[in-house]
Amino acid sequence: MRRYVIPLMCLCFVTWPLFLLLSTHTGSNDATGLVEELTWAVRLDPSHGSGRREELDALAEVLSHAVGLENRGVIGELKDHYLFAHIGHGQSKENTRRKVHAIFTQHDSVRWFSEQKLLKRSKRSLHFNDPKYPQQWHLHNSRSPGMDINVTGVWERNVTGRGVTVVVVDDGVQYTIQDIQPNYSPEGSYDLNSNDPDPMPRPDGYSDNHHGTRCAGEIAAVPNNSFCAVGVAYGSRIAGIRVLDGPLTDSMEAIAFNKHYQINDIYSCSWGPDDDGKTVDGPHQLGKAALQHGVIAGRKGFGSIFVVASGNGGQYDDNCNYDGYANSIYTVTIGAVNEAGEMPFYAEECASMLAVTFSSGDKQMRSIVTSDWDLQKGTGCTEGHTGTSAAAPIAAGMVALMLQVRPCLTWRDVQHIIVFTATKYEDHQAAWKTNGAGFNHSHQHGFGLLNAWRLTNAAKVWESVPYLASYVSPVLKENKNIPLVPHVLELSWNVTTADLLLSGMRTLEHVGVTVSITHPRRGNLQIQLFCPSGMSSLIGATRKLDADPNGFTEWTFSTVRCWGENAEGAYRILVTDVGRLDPMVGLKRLSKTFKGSSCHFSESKLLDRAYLADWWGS
Ligand SMILES: *[C@@H]1O[C@H](CO)[C@@H](O)[C@H](O)[C@H]1NC(C)=O
Ligand SMILES: *[C@@H]1O[C@H](CO)[C@@H](O)[C@H](O)[C@H]1NC(C)=O
Ligand SMILES: *[C@@H]1O[C@H](CO)[C@@H](O)[C@H](O)[C@H]1NC(C)=O
Ligand SMILES: *[C@@H]1O[C@H](CO)[C@@H](O)[C@H](O)[C@H]1NC(C)=O
Ligand SMILES: *[C@@H]1O[C@H](CO)[C@@H](O)[C@H](O)[C@H]1NC(C)=O
Ligand SMILES: [Ca+2]
Ligand SMILES: [Ca+2]
Ligand SMILES: [Ca+2]
Ligand SMILES: [Ca+2]
Repeated sequence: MRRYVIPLMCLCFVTWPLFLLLSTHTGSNDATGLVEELTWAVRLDPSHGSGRREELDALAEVLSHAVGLENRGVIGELKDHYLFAHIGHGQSKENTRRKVHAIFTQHDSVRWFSEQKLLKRSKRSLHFNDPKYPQQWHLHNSRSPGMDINVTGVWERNVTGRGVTVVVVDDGVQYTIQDIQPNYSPEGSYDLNSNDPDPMPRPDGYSDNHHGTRCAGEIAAVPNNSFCAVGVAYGSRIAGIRVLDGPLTDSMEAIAFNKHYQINDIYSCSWGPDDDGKTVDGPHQLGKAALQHGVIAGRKGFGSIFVVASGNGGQYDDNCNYDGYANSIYTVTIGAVNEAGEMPFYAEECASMLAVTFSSGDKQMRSIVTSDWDLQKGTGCTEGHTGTSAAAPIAAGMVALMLQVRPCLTWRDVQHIIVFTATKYEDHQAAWKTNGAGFNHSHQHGFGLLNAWRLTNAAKVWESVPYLASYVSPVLKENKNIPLVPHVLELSWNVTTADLLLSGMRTLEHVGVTVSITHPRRGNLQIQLFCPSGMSSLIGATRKLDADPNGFTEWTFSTVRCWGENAEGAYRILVTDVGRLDPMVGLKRLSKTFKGSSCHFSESKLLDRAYLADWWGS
């Protein structure tokens, strides 16, 4: 067909009608021929005559002619089996059938014959009638292949999040809209702003309370209901906890994180402290306690999964290690990339970033299509969900798919599987580094792009990691000034076999560093941590806008970059004063916490490949 298309613009108009004419003509012929053709499979006696191939071929010729059929030869690799086709000249189909039956049943050398029936086989691909499904590029991207979460094959295997409940902790969920209602879980829901069980958002144009509903749709929008969109885990149940529409206290946050925690499996949190590039804040006493309690007691002891967005302060130089929700070891910290896989202007980076998934970018990049409230002028559907707020719920949906496959994964198994399966890819913004356990991490993209296919495959065969081991190294209390030249304070210490004996820890997961530092301009401080392997983490990034004169008070930074490495060896911390302001400033207190497990990764490294294999096979 291509030869009719002449590669010159002006000629195309001349040749186009001819091309159309030819293609429709041959096209219709092919189609009818295919449907109407009548064929028989015939098995001949392999010992016919002398049993040689040529004699069998000759017999096939004779037999096919005798009944007016065309011999199409041996069927595939099945020797002795021939395909005869009705060529449609002269006799009717009924006549042919009768003749075939009469002659073939009599013939000594015909072992078996059968008229071929059309087999009904449908391709295992899903067709949804939701009008916005074609625009949900994060689910199936034809424009940039590979830049989607690769979920359709998971759905085709009937894994849709069934049996799993995800709760959106936000400004409410409008559960009455068509795409939410059938999957809504009132049992998992609550309203902390009004203290009632109903998390319906307040219809307030000014406060724009559509955020939670949009996140909920990304996770569990009902498919194939001729309405709007399809959720990542559309078989899951979706609950809402309304907490962001009004004054928020530490105790409210604590209640939210554990609300209905035997019903809600996954908490999706697309919010955090101000992303203004100068805030250092996170959960306070009670919120922290609730996160820890959630992973211990939630989900029947397997641990609530807290998925949090890394933050939208990229344009203000913000870093998610100044966000205590993101750098908590109990949270799955998710950043965003645009539809081209690039880091958008708003995305924050940090050493505690676990992985990234898709969201909006600059103007020319598409945003996320999802549910929307229709309380005011909305339609229950939007093409404009943006920011890391839109990325975290997609990740929460993927975790729901994992938990359907393996309900008993612990909160740490989920993090491990993400580390194992997230895929590194090139983006000019990302600086990748391979750590001592062979994992690639970048502060921009964590361990890489989440991939629903890989996550669920790995979940299927994952062996649970042993109990969480932790070791806290001795606190350094004396004051240490940052020297005038070269403005870098270096601290190093060893973690020895004896140190780790009690906890049994061998392999690192999270490393936390809690510091108190005085400094007249906090944003000028840079803190780097080096693990024994040499892997570096920028745990404290400089921030242009952070002019806070008080430094840090017991702030915990964390990194996942040493994941899987041996905990033993020499560590180093460099505190640099990039502003070179004040020789009197310095470190007042520093403690280090190592969380890890008692297993040695290098021993089970071979499993790596096994985890990524295709386990759906049969
Ligand atoms: C969606 O609904 C249509 C009918 O509107 C049906 O043909 C199709 O099979 C359905 N798709 C799925 C995946 O259930
Ligand atoms: C995406 O999923 C399909 C199965 O639907 C799988 O065959 C393929 O390898 C996956 N691709 C990637 C890049 O993971
Ligand atoms: C999908 O799973 C549901 C619930 O387990 C079951 O009822 C249904 O038959 C399954 N469908 C297929 C095609 O396996
Ligand atoms: C990490 O990156 C290196 C260098 O690109 C690559 O060879 C290696 O396969 C990557 N490892 C993993 C686990 O993806
Ligand atoms: C750590 O151990 C090495 C030898 O294993 C030693 O040279 C070094 O001085 C130790 N460092 C500290 C801070 O104790
Ligand atoms: Ca209410
Ligand atoms: Ca829908
Ligand atoms: Ca932030
Ligand atoms: Ca985290």
